[in-house]
Amino acid sequence: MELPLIKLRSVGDERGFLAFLEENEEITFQVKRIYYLFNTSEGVSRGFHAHKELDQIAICVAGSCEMLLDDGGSRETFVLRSPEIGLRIARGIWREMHNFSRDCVLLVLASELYDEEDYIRDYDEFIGWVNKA
Ligand code: T46
Repeated sequence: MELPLIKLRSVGDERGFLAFLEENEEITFQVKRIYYLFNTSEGVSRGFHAHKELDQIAICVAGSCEMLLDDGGSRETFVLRSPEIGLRIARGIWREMHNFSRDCVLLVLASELYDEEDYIRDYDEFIGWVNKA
């Protein structure tokens, strides 16, 4: 799996910090949708699916959580706890989110509008889909 972490650019001064992402730099797709996960209950895990056509960048802008990425051959867990780090979640990757802190806000930039048809929510189906591709 290609290393999906992106060090984001940020500027800081006595007032605090400001981080940013720009088209054709950190963002390699047209952003059609932005969503964020917040107020996640303790002990809850989310995700457990892959997308066929969706590319995303996730940024933990507050708190922390873990993102497990699985390309069907190997899996790796990334701990997100910095607003200066982005995580690319490419199409065709199974993702699970675990260990959300109560104050976690996970911001996601997405290349497509919401489409339930794009989800593969069954792991065996995902492995079959990877093997066929
Ligand atoms: C992903 C991970 C990182 C909408 O109506 N619009 C939206 O844009 C989204 C993202 C979701 N929804 C609805 C669909 C479900 O009824 O919100 C509900 C929760 O969605 P889901 O169970 O898919 O949420 P997660 O946290 O498991 O996964 C989400 C994204 O859906 C997914 O694309 O990659 O975050």
